[in-house]
Amino acid sequence: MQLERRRRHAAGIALNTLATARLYGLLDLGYVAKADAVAVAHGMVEGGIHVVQVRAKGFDVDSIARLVDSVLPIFRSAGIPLIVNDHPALVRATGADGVHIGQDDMPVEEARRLAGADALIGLSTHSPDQARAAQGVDYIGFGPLFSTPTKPDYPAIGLQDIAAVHRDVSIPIFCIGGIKQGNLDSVLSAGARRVVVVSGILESSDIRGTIRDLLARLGSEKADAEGSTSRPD
Ligand code: TZP
Ligand code: MG
Repeated sequence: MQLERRRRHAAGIALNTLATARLYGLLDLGYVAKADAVAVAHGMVEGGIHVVQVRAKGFDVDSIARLVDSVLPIFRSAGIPLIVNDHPALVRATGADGVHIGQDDMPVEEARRLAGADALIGLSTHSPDQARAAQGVDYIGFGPLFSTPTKPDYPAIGLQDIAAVHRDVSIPIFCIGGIKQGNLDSVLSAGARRVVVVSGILESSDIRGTIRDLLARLGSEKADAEGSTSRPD
């Protein structure tokens, strides 16, 4: 199955799999000036982010393609899958690893056709019903858990459905929306295993340190398999 396969590129770099990924970050031009994108990408790699998405709301497709071109080699050389928000055709055009779409963007089949059979496809979900209905995608986002200026028009859905959605949905679930160092433990206690953190990383004065702290508290597949986690009590 695609998720379990260790994806490998022509350059021979094995990519992190979604199955083991715990921390998904965004290079979001709502928070990062275009001129700083490469430096931020290096910081995310040095921090150890597992998956990254390029999100550039309001930018034209050509400038998003140039942005992806400029950061893809940085993530690729570290084995970090790069997902493009909203534009499945950019997967083929840039060589990115996948696309993330929302409920209202386009049918999943169309995203798959445009992005290619091998592309990773992620879908935003905002309720347990949407999460359970997700078909043909490689992972879902679930949220926003908390209200967030990154997605201002969406109401917070809270923590109460996280555990049930994890019981019912077998593909990776990345909880999202307002997650920060200060509330991560409440999200994990509610049953989350994987998170997306956007402003909590990009607004930090120490991107590397923030990512490392989040990772330490998220634990790892290996620690879980050994029956221990690195989360503090
Ligand atoms: N989808 C649901 S919430 C969200 C998106 C893109 C924004 C998450 O950003 P932040 O800054 O981590 O709240
Ligand atoms: Mg979208």
